[in-house]
Amino acid sequence: MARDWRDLFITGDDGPGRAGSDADDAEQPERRGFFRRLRENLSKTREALTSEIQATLFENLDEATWERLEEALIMADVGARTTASVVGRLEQEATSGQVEGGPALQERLVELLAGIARTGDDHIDVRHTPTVIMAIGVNGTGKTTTIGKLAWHLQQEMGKSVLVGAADTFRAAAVEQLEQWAQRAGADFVSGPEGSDPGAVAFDAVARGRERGADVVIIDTAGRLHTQDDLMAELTKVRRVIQKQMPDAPHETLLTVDATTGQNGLRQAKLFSEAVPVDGIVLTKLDGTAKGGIALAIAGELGIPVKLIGIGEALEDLRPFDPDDFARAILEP
Ligand SMILES: Nc1nc2c(ncn2[C@@H]2O[C@H](COP(=O)(O)OP(=O)(O)OP(=O)(O)O)[C@@H](O)[C@H]2O)c(=O)[nH]1
Ligand SMILES: [Mg+2]
Repeated sequence: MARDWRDLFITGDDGPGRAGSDADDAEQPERRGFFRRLRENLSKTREALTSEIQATLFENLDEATWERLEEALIMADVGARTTASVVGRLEQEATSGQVEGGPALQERLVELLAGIARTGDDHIDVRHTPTVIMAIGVNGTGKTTTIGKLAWHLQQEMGKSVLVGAADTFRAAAVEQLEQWAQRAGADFVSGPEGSDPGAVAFDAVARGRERGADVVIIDTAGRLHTQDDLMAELTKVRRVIQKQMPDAPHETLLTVDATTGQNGLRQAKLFSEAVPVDGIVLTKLDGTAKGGIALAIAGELGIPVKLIGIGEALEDLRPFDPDDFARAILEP
């Protein structure tokens, strides 16, 4: 799984194999700092979970132990199905004597939860010229913010030039907001006249990206129209128009989901993914919720990998999702 930006993006320069070679670099100061910040920003979920789940919970194993564990995970939005399967497995391994002692059981719990979160290929291939990324999701979930952060990381960490296209033409303020993010991230910016056709803006953005030799073009889209059907029809149309410009694009469609909306967010995500092919989830606002366990269950529920997580409003608070780090960050006291 992607542990950092260089693992997340397939650039053709070094491939996705880095994860294996550097897998045990936990001692490196940079990585330690990275993990510390992750833990800090996930403190709400961690505090909720670790008040219930500690190594001492596993000292006397009985019915109540497993019930309490189940309750804590469900409270953190891990989801009933995922919780039942993980706790069932842990109980079985404990009963058979395969795993013994509080610390070992706790570690095994982290492992099982991280395993559930691994679904599909979580890389983003940016070898196309340009690579076209489409950001979709319900209004207010964090699309525009995520695009800004992503553009910034692509330039800073990967040296990629980015152009963003304001195809959310439904709200005037949306265009301005994206332009500000583009400036902050040092990205090129394309918009159309107010109220213009979103497909036309997306078409122009991709065309401009090709002309100017941009490495990545990111298209922002509306999160709300008059009806849900209108929105899905528009997203389908924007895709089709992009394909007229570049037949294999968009190369990556990222669906933004607000973690604070819990199971409702999950339902919305299902609707979107039924209308448009989705390659990855961006789970935002994990810093603002005690229900961050959803990050571990959502991939399994949707069959779509979580590729990025938002853990705050600063530029650096978007990062590749690593299930092991994440599970450790919310379960280790
Ligand atoms: N705390 C926190 N806030 C976030 C995060 N991601 C986004 N936000 C905030 O969520 C709010 C909505 O974000 P936008 O990026 O405007 O959402 P959007 O999906 O583009 O919304 P529409 O344009 O209305 O469709 C903003 O105030 C962001 O600062 C995050 O990871 N953590
Ligand atoms: Mg927006």
